[in-house]
Amino acid sequence: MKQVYVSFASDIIHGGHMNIIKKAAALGEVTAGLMTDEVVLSYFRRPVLSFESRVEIMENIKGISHVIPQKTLSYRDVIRERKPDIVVHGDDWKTGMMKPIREEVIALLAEYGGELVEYPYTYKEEYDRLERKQIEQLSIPDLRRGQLRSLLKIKKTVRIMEAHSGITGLIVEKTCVLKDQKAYQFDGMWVSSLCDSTAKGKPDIELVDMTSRFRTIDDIMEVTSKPIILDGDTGGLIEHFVYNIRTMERIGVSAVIIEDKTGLKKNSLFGVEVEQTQDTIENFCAKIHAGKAALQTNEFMLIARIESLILEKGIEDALRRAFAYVKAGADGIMIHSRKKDPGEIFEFCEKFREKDQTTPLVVVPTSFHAVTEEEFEARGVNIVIYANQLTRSGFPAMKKTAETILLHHRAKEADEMCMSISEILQLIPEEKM
Ligand code: SPV
Ligand code: MG
Repeated sequence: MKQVYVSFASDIIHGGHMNIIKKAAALGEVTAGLMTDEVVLSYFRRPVLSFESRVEIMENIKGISHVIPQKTLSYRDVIRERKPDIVVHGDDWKTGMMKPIREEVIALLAEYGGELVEYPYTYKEEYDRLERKQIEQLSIPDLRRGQLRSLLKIKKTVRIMEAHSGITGLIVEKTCVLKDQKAYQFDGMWVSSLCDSTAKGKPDIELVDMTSRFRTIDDIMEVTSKPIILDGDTGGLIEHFVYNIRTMERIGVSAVIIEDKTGLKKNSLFGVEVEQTQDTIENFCAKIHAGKAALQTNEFMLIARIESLILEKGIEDALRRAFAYVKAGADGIMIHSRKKDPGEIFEFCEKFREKDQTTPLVVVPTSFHAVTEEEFEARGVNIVIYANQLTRSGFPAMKKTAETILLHHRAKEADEMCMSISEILQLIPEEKM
């Protein structure tokens, strides 16, 4: 009997999948490769069902003889190991992001005379609707909130990008690239105080109040499903913070990061060029303690941000604070620096990890931007936040477009800098009733 291999990602099995399974079973003995959570996350979305449940469903489908995990988006390892006579797939991967994966499959099969059999992809409105429902499910506050914690269990390092509106949220949600047969996406959004303020034309000094920040979060939440980390500035007065943290938790935010400054907060990237005051360890621990006590779930994370390096107080001060904040109940530590050289950040991470191997560590590499995620991962960093790049790239493009129209007294010359209407429709598809 011929050995047939079919790969699956989805946690919803519909008629389209059944069609493929039936056709594959007619060709020989079927092994289903089930993509692991990490692979599905890399190019698609978080599966609603656990890997174990997905395996169980697959094992009980008529026509499937074996189920194995597929640990990469590329079929290379599976094909090299199992040498299936036939790989079956829908023909929808002939174009789009999966095209290079398909080409690699063809080349690998050719090495020993294997064959790729493709069937017309069965597109149905109903399947589309089912998929939309899954995404809607993930965006419900009770499901969204715990997503950051579960991601931290699946991935060593989580990749977060700034969003300050519905459209930037969609860009973070949907952007996906393929490099060396691996797919990459952002895992969630950072609602930055700098970018939220900038979008409103205001300085980053806690002037944009929490009610307004919650409006921004709501705009993002309406159209996305990925977890959200809120830049909570200093958290404000403890008496106010205990109310605000409850709102964050209730609406489905996954984490808030509060920084240990007090008084009029200025953006950290100004460092000691402006007057900024660090809070005492005692006060900030009291804020962490009160915030944690106000929470209703174990899903929401309160992350403490240390400004010692920004304010040039040294690594020892930063470490002393980090251990105190963890003891006070912080679910994670963010260490910040505005130096281009990552030396002090690396030293902090290494020294912190000598004593604490579990508390998640967060970095924001705006200044030390040459460091790769892999280099952070090697030093025990769990969350990398790209805090302002969509804002800093978007507004110069708009300014240039405005200048071009003013110079030419018409829009023609600006057109090549503009997104096409069809691209907008792709990003924001209208729901079919
Ligand atoms: C923000 O994005 O608002 C931050 C990070 O707090 S930083 O601007 O680097 O202080
Ligand atoms: Mg900020």
